[in-house]
Amino acid sequence: MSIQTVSTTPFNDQNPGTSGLRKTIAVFKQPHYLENFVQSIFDSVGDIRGKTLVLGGDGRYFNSTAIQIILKMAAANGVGKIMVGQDGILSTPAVSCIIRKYKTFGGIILSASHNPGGPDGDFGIKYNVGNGGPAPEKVTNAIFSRSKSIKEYKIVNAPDVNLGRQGTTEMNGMTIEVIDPVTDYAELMQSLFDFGAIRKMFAEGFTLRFDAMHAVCGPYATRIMEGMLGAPKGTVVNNIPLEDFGGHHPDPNPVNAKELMDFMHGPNAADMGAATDGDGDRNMIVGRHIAVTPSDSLAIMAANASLIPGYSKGIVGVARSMPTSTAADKVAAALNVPCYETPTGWKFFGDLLDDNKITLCGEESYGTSSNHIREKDGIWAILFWLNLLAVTKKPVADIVKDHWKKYGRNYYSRHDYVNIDSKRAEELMEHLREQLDSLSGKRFATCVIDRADEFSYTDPVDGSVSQRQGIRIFFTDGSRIVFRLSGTGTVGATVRVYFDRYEKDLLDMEMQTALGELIDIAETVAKIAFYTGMKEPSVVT
Ligand code: VG1
Ligand code: CO
Repeated sequence: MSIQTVSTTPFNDQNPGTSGLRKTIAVFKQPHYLENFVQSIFDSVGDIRGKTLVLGGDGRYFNSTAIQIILKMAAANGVGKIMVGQDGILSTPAVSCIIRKYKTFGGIILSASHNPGGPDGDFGIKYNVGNGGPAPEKVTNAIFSRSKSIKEYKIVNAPDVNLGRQGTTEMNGMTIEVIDPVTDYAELMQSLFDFGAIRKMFAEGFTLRFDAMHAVCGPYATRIMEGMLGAPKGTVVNNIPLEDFGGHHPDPNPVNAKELMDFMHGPNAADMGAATDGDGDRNMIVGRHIAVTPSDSLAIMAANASLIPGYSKGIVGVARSMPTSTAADKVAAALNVPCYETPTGWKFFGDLLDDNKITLCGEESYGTSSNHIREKDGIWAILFWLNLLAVTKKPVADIVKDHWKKYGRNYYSRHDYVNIDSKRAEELMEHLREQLDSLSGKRFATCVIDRADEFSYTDPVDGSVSQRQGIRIFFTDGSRIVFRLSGTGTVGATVRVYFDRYEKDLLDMEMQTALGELIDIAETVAKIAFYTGMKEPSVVT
C-alpha cells in the first residue's frame, strides 16, 4: 500500500454555501474536483493526524464512489480512525449524534440535502466540527481559501473497502469501523421521548404516514416507528433510499411532498403525516386536513416543551433564523426566556447551543431541533410531535388552533424564484439596498412601512460578524417582508421572498389571501417580475 502525492490545480468555485459545498454531479465528476476539496478540508480543520472522523451520506448517486476516495485520502493524510455508516449511509443528524457520543474530531457528510439527486442531480459535501455541528464560517472560509491555492493531494493506493458488512479493517494504519447507521441515533431518541406513551398510542389505533421520500430516513424511520414504537408495517412509505430519490425532489414541503399532502387531505387521511428530506434533517408535520408551518411548529414545541421528558425542566431560550416567522418570539416572551434571531443556516445556532443560551431552534425551511445534537433533526421533530399528541390526546389541528387562540397567528409564506440569472438577482438586491433609507413612512393600501434594513449578525458568544444576511422591510403592524438570495442552489440564482403577518384575532383566513397585500407590496418595491423575468414564483411554501 503506497501513498501517492498527486499534483493538482485549484478550482475557483469551491466556496461552501449555506450548508457545505453543493454542485451538480457534472461539476463533482471533473478530475480532482472532489479530491481538491477533501484535501482542503484536511489542510484547514486542524491537525487530523491520529484523530477519529465520522463519514457517511444520504445514499444519493456518487455517494459510494466519493466515500471510497475519502477513505483512501484520510488514510494517506494520517487520520487515525474513520467511523463510516454501513453501505455509506448516515443521516446528517446521525452524524452529529455520533460525533458527540464518541467525541470524535469531526465528520464529513455527503449530501446535497433537499436538492435532487441522480446522475443529472446534485451532490454535496460538508464538514462538521467536534461539537457535532456544521463548520462555522471561519472554518468554511479557511477551507475555501485553501482550495484556491492547493497544489497537491494525498491518496493511498488501496482496494475499495467493503462497506456492506459491519466490523473493523485497517488501511495504511488507519482503522475503518463500519457501523450500524441507526443504533446510536435511535438510543438518543429513546432518551428524549416517552417511547412507552407513543407505543401505547399506536397500539390504540393511532395512524401515522411517514414519507421518507426515498431518502436517508427510510431505515431510521422504519426501525424507530415500525420497530421500536410498534407502528403498523407500511407506516413508513418510500422507505428505501434510492440514488435518485425515485426521481423526486426530497424536500418535505407541501409542493414536493404532494403525494403525502393529497393523502392527508383525502378521505383516508392518517392522524398525522410527516416527511423528511434527502439527508434527514428537515421535517414536515401534517395533520388531518392541515399542514403545520415550520415556524408554527417551532413555536408550538417551545410552548409545550415541558410536556416532553427530554425537556421537562423547560427551555432556557429559543432561536430562529431571521426569515422564520416571529411566532416563537411570542412564546419566548410568555415564558420569559430569550429569543435569538440568527442568519439562515444551522451553523449559526451552534454557539448559542454550546453556550447553553437556547434549548430549541428552528428555521422556516422545515428545520427544527434542540440541544441534543448540533444539526436540525427530522425524526426528532416527528417524535416530538408524536409525544405531544400522546400526552395531550388532542389531534394536530386542535394543538395548532389552540396555540393560535392563545398567542395569535403568524400568516407566513415563502416565495422562491428559482434558477434566475445571477446578475439580475444581484441587481434586484442592489435595487432594494438603494431604497433602504427612503422606505420608512411609505404608505400602501392599509400598510405603512416602519423601517427597512439589511440584516447583519454579531454572534453573542464569539463576537464574529456576518453581514448582508437579507433585506428586511418592517411594517407598523409588525408584519415583515424579507428578501435574500439562496446559498444552496447549484444553477443560477434563487431569490427567496418571505412574508410574515401577525394577527391576534383573525385566525381562519386562507394563507395567500391573508398575505395578499404584502405580496403586492413586495412586487411594487422590489420589481420582482422585472428582475426575475417571472410573473409568478416557481415555488410557494
Ligand atoms: C436553505 C434554507 C435554510 C437551510 C439550508 C440548508 O438555504 O433556506 O434555512 O438551513 O437550505 O438546509 P438557502 O441559502 O438556500 O436559503 V438543508 O436541509 O438543504 O441542509
Ligand atoms: Co437537509
